[in-house]
Amino acid sequence: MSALLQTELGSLALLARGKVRDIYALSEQPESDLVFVATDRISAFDHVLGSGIPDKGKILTQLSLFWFDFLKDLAPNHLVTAEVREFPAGLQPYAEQLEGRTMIVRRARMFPVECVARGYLSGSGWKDYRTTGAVCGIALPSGLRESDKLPEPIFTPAAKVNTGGHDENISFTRVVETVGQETADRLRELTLAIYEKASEYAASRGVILADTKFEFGLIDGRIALADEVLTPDSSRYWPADQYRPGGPTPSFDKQYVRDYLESIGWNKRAPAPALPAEVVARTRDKYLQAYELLTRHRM
Ligand code: Q0Q
Repeated sequence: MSALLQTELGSLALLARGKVRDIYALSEQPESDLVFVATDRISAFDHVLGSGIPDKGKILTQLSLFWFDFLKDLAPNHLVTAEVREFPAGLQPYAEQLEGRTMIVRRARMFPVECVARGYLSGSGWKDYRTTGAVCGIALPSGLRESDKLPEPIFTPAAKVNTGGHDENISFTRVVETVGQETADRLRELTLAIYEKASEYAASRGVILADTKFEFGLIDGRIALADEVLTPDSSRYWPADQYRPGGPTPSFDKQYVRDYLESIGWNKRAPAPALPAEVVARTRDKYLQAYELLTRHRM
């Protein structure tokens, strides 16, 4: 089983390459749709690892598609199609490379804000709380432990620092200064409403959605969900039956990878190591398990 680590779409112009996803412009027209491809690359501790996870991009794309449909009454989104046979003729020579892991999406005017909803205290939220008692300027009750459930979900936006590093948590005031009051209010409202609906559903499937990050953009003057949504790459998913607050909670999908990297004493500096076949296989199974648990479909 091989992993797709690098996409190659001939003459299409690469618009953006993230740690895991590549975006191409369908044509030189300034408003043309985009080709949004999820590779099998996996990142951990902010580094793209030396091994891919076969089918990871397909599994996470299918999960995004599930959530776009689940949320369609709450928020419009940028999806045009994920059916390769509906892709323009110019993409058909790449059908095998693209199958199952690619969305044609509307080009949006992206807001430069990472819209994060947190229902639990983890990651940078825990770090900020530990040093200031607040996250993004939102004061929280004292005495909370890592992984504790918050009294209510909070909107904790972040600004992109650069493509490589961590995003920087920012206050709601900063968001208002960036996109204006009305849009900032709407981004917060949408982010929390989507998180509430998704986390309630995930809980019914025995999965805690601890936090998640959305990206929104303007399409035809309307705020639309863009990027990927509610995947294990953009969210923290925890198995509810293993939830024990008071310390870091094992991630549903990346724990084997993290444990392995810790076990070899990797210094968390490039180049990131490759993964043993056993860790790759078990990680692939975890992605499949998350997909099947949440969607009730088999891949
Ligand atoms: C767009 N990104 C994110 C990204 C690197 C994703 C540009 N519909 C859109 C989208 C989307 N999605 C974007 N731009 C215009 N219209 C999203 C940050 C970056 C790889 C994948 N960058």
